[in-house]
Amino acid sequence: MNFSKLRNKMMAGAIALVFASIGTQAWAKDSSKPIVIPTHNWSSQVVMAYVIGGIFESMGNNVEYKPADSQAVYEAIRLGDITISHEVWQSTFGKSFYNAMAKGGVIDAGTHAAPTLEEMGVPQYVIDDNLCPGLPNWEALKNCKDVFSTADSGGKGRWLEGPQSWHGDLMPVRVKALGLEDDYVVKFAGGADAIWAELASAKKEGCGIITFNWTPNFTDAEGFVFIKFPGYTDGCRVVDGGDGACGSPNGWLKKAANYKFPKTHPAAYTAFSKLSFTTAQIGQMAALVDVDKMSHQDAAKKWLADNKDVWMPFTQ
Ligand code: TMO
Repeated sequence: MNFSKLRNKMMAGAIALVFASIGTQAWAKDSSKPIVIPTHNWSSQVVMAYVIGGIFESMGNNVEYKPADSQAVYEAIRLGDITISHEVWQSTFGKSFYNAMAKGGVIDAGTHAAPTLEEMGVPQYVIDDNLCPGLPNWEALKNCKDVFSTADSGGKGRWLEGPQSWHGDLMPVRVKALGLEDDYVVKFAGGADAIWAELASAKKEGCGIITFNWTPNFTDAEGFVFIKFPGYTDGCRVVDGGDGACGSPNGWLKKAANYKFPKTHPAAYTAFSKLSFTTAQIGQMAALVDVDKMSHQDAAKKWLADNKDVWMPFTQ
């Protein structure tokens, strides 16, 4: 073979390679490896895990569900042990999410339509019946510790916080920073169900109660009033260098993914990045379990069957 023939052959090979790679780019199929979706310990998150898993399966993908700690999950995503997180709540998980992102390996896959708030509050009747005049302004708490005291609160008012895995010591630190520590004590609920049980029994007896809660949630429908604390600013929390005398942010709800997900599962990733749920939709997912007492899997099946017009466009 003379030199110019060889060169022509090499050129043809190079051109073929270019076309081949354009071909794989345009027609890349999702890997058959399972997309690993985490489940945590509040209802909308678990239902949404199965909703998103159902959407991926409808596209021909394989999925796997893995129970995970809701803080450690971002490191697990970074390392590729878990593929996505579909409810990254700003107040509770923003810091862990951005810490993992800064180390490399986690990407921001967009934001849900629903705004969020994760805050201490009271059921609507506490306001309507004026059990603590001046609420929802936090300063009203100074005059009604007795209204919120319980058998286990040592004569102080009780703040029923969620499980410690969500927030760490944010609320005990806040009680102190606001100068409320002589009048209030923070107790951690064993799980979300303990919060709902305490809210139900307080309502039955018409008693005052302060609990951690969030929106979107099933409680949006009945009415839950979040206490108005001094406004959140970046850096106001003790873990961020502030004095801790601030409330939670009016926050976002994001989606996160391992950085390889767009390459290994381009179609599923595109659907996941388009996916966005509203306050009402997320509240419905929680209500199917916490009000209607369905299993998480059955709730997801029902939600998918009832809302094809919502989720199908994400896959197209
Ligand atoms: C993370 N959560 C919604 C329970 O605040």
